[in-house]
Amino acid sequence: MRNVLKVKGQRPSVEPKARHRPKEKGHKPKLDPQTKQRPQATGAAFLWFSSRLGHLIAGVSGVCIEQSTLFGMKIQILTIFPEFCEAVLGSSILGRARKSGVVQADAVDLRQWASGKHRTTDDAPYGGGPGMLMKIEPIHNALAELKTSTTRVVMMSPQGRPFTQKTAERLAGEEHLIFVCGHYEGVDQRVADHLVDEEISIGDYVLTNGALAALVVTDAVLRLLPGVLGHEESALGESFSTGKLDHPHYTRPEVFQDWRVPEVLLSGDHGAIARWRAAEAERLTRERRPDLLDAPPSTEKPTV
Ligand code: JF5
Repeated sequence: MRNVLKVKGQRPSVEPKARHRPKEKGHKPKLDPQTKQRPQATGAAFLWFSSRLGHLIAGVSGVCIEQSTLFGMKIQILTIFPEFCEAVLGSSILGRARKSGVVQADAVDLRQWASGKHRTTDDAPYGGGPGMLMKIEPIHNALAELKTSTTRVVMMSPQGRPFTQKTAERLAGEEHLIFVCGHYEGVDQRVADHLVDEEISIGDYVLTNGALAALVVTDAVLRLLPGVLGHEESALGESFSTGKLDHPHYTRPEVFQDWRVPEVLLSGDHGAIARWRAAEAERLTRERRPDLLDAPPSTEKPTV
C-alpha cells in the first residue's frame, strides 16, 4: 500500500507532532494597503516530507489538506486461529498503529479456502507417524487470491532460517507480507517448496501454533516503520543494530531499598556516561552472548 493512503480534506491519518509542523511564521498574510482586506489566495502552500513519519504532507497556510503515506505496509497472517491473532494485533502499540492507518495488519481465516462440510485444513501424513499435517490446497487457494505482484510470502516453522533483527529490517522494506502459519506436526513440504518465498524460525523450540511466531515477527517488523513507535530515533542504533546487548538502564528513585543507581549516571559527565554504557554493553555481551562478539558481519540475503 505504498503511497496509497491519501487523506483529503480531513484529519491526516497521523497527526504530525507540533514541533514537526511547518513553521507558521511568514504564512500570515498582511492586509492589502488599498483594499484593507486580506489578499486572496496568498496562503503559502507547502509540500513537506516528514522523514520521521514517512509522510508527504501538502497544505496551505499551515493547514494540512493532503497527506500520503510513503511508507506503509500490509501484513496478512494466514491462520486457522484468526481471533487469537486479532487479540494481539488490536492491542497496545500495534492496535494504535493500525488505527492510525500507518499499517494494515490482519489475520485471515484459512478455513475460508478449505473445502468440504468440515472445512478441513489438515490430514494424516503419508508414510505413517503421529499427528496431522496441514494440507496444501487451502494454503494454495488462499495465496492465489491474496497475493499481488509485490507480495512476499513467509512461512513460520522451526525448519526455517533464524529470525534476527537483520531479518526484521529487511522485511520492513517490503510492501506486502503474508505469513503462512504451520501447526500440528507441520505442513505438507510442497508448501515450502513451491508456494512460499522464505521459511523463517524464531528459535530452536517447537510451538503449538505458527501464528504465535508470525506475531513475533510482525511486532519486530512493524515497530521499525515510521509512525509506529512515535520516537523513530530509538528504533535503529539500539541493541542488536549495534551488534551487542544493550547496556543497563535506570530511572527514579535514586535509591530503592539499598540498591543504588550507578553514580556515573548521576554525574552529568556525558563522556563518562557514554564510556560506562559502552563498557557495560561489552561486558554483558562477553558474559552472556560471546557469539555476538566474534560473529562476522551478517551476510543475510533475501532467499528468492
Ligand atoms: C510450527 C511445524 C510450524 O514452532 C514453530 C516455530 C518455532 N520457531 N519458529 C517457528 O512454529 C509452529 C510447528 C510445527 C510448523
